[in-house]
Amino acid sequence: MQRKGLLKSYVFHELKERLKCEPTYESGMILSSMCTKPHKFAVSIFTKFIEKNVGDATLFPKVFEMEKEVVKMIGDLLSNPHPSGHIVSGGSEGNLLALWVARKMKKGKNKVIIPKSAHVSLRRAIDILNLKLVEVNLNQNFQVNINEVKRAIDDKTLALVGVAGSTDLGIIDPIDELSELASTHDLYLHVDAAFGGFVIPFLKELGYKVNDFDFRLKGVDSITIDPHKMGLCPIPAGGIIFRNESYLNLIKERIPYGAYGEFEYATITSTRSGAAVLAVWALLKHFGFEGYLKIVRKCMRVTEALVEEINEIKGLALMTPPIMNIVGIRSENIDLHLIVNELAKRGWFISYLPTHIRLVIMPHVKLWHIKRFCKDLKEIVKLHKFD
Ligand code: 0PR
Repeated sequence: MQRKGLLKSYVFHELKERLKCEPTYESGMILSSMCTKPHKFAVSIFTKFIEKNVGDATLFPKVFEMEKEVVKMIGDLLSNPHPSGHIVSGGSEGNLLALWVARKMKKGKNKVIIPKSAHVSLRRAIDILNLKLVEVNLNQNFQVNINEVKRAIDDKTLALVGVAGSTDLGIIDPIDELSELASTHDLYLHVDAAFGGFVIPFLKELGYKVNDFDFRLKGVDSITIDPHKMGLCPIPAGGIIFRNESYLNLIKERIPYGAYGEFEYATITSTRSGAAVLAVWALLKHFGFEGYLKIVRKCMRVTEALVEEINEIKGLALMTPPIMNIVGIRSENIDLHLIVNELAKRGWFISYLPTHIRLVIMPHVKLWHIKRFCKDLKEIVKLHKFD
């Protein structure tokens, strides 16, 4: 750190200069991210209440209370009349909390069975908690292979994990079957719907055929669902919802030095952004179910337009028809790495995975962006005689 401070205008100028090469969601060129430009209203609430710390219920009891209302609203979306949970730093923390609770519930057991499609944060949570990872292959629909799950269950198994909206392809595992297995074998079942949580309930309403994934299924114990992904809230806003309060009680800690006595917390971090909680509260109220329904409808229209275009490009194919607004593109005779590089030269940001390229059609991606993208993609395929 330099000894003397600099003028704000100088610092700000340097900041702007340094960051100007980075893309914005607004440009429509980011197709690689599960985050998006947060909604203006949520941002205004976030900045207005920036100093709030929901981690201290003695100082900010109203924010604490409003977090409970947020949990109730999200619980409602997930068919849970008695939810408990928190707004946390992200899906990774949500997944960690869920497995921590699971470990406390099923003492003496250590095996956690997850699909190969699970987000990396689950493997990390298993490592942090010193549990034993069992990864299960996928079936031809890229869902967890239930027969393999069955074979992997033994008397050391403590939890199953299902994904509802996989990171790579937006696939929903057969959570109903996992739920049955969890109930039969007395296992904890966690569902990672960090992305899909703010999509699937609306897809259902729009008439898409999607699997059940929520607390309607009796075996489901907890669900990760992130407002800072398809919930359009500012980062950091992950969400973890448990079936009822008894789960959180297992990881609650009493802090004796609050402003006028004790308070409790059950998250990894003790200081937490109250602004994030209030932004989620405000946006859920402002949008309501119908607001999110509109967003998901638009994202699906753009996704379907993209699918049509991809189907027309010789040499490229879909990994699978998209379940939600995540599209995987593969090719047998074209080096996708080259395509990604060419697209990058034209300013597009897309994800390159070992088997396919991934496009996430977030709300900042409009139809005209996709038209432009596909025009570039076609040109690249043609130009390089991939055709
Ligand atoms: N669970 C699932 C299914 C996820 O896809 C992710 C994040 C998480 C949990 C973890 O959530 P947090 O990142 O909030 O802790 N998946 C995104 C991805 O891998 C993370 C991301 C987001 C990466 C935006 C890049 C980016 O620009 O795509």
